[in-house]
Amino acid sequence: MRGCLIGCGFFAENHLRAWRDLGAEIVAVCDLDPEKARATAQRHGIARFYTDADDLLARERPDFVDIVTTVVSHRALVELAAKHRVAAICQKPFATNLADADAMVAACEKAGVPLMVHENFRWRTPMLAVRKAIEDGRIGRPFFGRVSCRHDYDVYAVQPYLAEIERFAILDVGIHLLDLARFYFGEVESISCTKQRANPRVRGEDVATMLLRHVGGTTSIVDASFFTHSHPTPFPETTLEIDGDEGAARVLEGYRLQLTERAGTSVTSVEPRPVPWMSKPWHDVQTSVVNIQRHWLEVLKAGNEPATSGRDNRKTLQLGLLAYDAAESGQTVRVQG
Ligand code: NAD
Ligand code: 89Y
Repeated sequence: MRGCLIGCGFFAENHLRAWRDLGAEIVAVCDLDPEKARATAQRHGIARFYTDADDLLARERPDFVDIVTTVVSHRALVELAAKHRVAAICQKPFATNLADADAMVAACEKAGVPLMVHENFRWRTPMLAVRKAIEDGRIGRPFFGRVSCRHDYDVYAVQPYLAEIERFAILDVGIHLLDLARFYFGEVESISCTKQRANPRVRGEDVATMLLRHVGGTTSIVDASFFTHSHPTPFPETTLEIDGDEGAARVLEGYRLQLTERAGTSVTSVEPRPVPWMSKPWHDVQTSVVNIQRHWLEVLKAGNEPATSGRDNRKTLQLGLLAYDAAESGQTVRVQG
């Protein structure tokens, strides 16, 4: 597989290292900033770099393009990929409105090319272990869940744009957590939400608490905070509480999976073993990048739809956008199918 990557910023380093581990060749990279593009190509031994994505796709004609830019450029770049009939991966959040999401899905479908949103949290080692436990019937049918990510890690040091955006916690990390709620409990009927700005140094909400009613009756709480103080802070750990009618699953801080079954309770480590390029505290997220990119190569070869295709992720985005409506109106909002 020959790929190209657009957006040579902070997170692209993880994508590039994962592609190398997976044996996919990145033949060229592109960034609006020529120095970033050049330095990234040099650091990763990539032959060519570009500053214009149209030029990149026209000349390189790759099997896929990996778009690792922030949300403002997603629609233009995904539509460009469709124009060149190149399969595309797009980082999260997919879009800031449904019209853009629909346009990207339609453009790729019309061009006949796969589109996957790089929604990697469901590919994290603890999250996969819990999904397997549910599928193996170890806790019965889930009727309640909580998906949570709370810390005060200085994310702004490497992602300074997070302090500037008006819609922050829900569309940045909340979107991952909402995807996990769908992953475990299925589609959502209604959502309510409160949002807060706890840290006066950021522009948008940095705390969000959502209550979801899922089709079939499961209730879940999805909560995120960037201003929850503890030492050491558990970033970027995502904790889970799932109550089933025959048992319970917990992902506790410290990458511990606690499973309660009829026979009793066990606690096992679900911390991934980092390979040399990975570094704590990012190792679980970095492992999930390898996992989702492996999935992409597999579905591309087999001609199957990615788990978090554009069409699928539109549903997650819709929940994030409805969470704002719910928080701003103070009402529970129904999800239209
Ligand atoms: P960044 O700002 O560090 O890098 C983005 C790069 O894209 C910049 O270098 C910019 O010049 C370039 N760019 C923007 N528009 C372009 C265009 N039209 N053509 C070429 N280059 C263009 O951002 P980042 O921190 O690397 O984040 C990128 C995305 O990854 C964000 O959407 C963020 O939410 C996401 N992210 C995901 C995870 C995760 O776990 N899934 C973690 C961190 C960040
Ligand atoms: O941007 C975010 C993401 O997707 O995962 C964690 C993060 O880097 C900060 O919230």
